[in-house]
Amino acid sequence: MSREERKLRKHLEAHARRELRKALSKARVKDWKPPRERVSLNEDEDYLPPVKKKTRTEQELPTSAGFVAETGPGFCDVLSAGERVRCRHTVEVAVGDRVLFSPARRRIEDVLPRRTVLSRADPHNPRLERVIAANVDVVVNVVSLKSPPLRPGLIDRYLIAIGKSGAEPLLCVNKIDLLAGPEELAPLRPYQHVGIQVVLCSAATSAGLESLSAALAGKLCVFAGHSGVGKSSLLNALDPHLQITTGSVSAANEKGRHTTTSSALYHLPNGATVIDTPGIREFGLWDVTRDDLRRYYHEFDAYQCVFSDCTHTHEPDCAVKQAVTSGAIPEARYESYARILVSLGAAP
Ligand SMILES: Nc1nc2c(ncn2[C@@H]2O[C@H](COP(=O)(O)OP(=O)(O)OP(=O)(O)O)[C@@H](O)[C@H]2O)c(=O)[nH]1
Ligand SMILES: [Mg+2]
Ligand SMILES: [Zn+2]
Repeated sequence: MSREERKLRKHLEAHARRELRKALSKARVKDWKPPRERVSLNEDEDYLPPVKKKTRTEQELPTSAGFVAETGPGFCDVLSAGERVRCRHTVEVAVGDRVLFSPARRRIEDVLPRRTVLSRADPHNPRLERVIAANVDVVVNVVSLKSPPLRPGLIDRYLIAIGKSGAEPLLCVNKIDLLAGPEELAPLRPYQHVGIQVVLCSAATSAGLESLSAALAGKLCVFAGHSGVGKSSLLNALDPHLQITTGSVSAANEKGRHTTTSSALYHLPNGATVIDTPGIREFGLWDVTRDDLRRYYHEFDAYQCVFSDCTHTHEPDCAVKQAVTSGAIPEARYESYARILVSLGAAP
């Protein structure tokens, strides 16, 4: 070792000792933890703290931009430059997300800001957000009137989540081939009344598929709804090349069998891109407060109550309740509002 090197080494050691002494005198004894790197306090010891080399995982690896096309338990498929790359993700991603990912590590590094986001509460832990789809233009709530029967409460929850998402709602009523007559469509009137586009169709007979196709053309859409209503069947009917697996509805309880288990994206010949999602049975609202709720019931907008923060439940002279009594607001919608309000917790 040259004289210069020895001098430099002594200088560095002295500096390290000074810093350590400073830290020791500042730190309260109970807070003090030994430094991770060994630093000699002995003037004679010929020792320098090792220069920590960056490990392979700490080194900057190039990232690419991509688009999430499928998500399943612990994985997601990213489309980038015509390739499909299966990645791990430590951050929550949803189909439709634009992401930065590391092709070398096959890992999602970052999720880019979302234009729209359709979320629900995790069914097992309501404090966790589950993103159903990101950046979609249209959320298609697929329902059936029979097999499985219509659940208006579930539609109302979807409409609230769609209202929050920033996307457009579309109510797609599948399996109309099972209906005995037009009177069975009566429960859908409240939705037409508030201006929601309702498309009647049948994947089995192809009735109404042109209208559905026209409503989706050129847009990024997601099919969401109860299990067994025919989301995947509709996609197959719109493009027979897709051949997505479908499953029968249980004869015992008229519920779907959760045939689709991961969300995946499909390109249709009309330029639409549609995300098929696993069917659900319950829909927990995410980040909707009691005060927010009335904003998602547009049939209430035309009525001015005495109190500007009227909950339309117990307040006197409530214009909304009067409109329900007169039949101007459909009773079913008001009842669903009242039920969801209760589910959001007690009034403060
Ligand atoms: N009668 C009739 N049956 C249909 C129609 N569309 C779908 N089905 C049947 O409904 C059942 C469920 O269809 P799927 O497409 O698997 O339903 P899904 O909504 O994708 O269900 P999940 O993947 O569990 O969410 C299948 O037996 C289909 O053949 C329809 O228009 N009419
Ligand atoms: Mg399905
Ligand atoms: Zn009121």
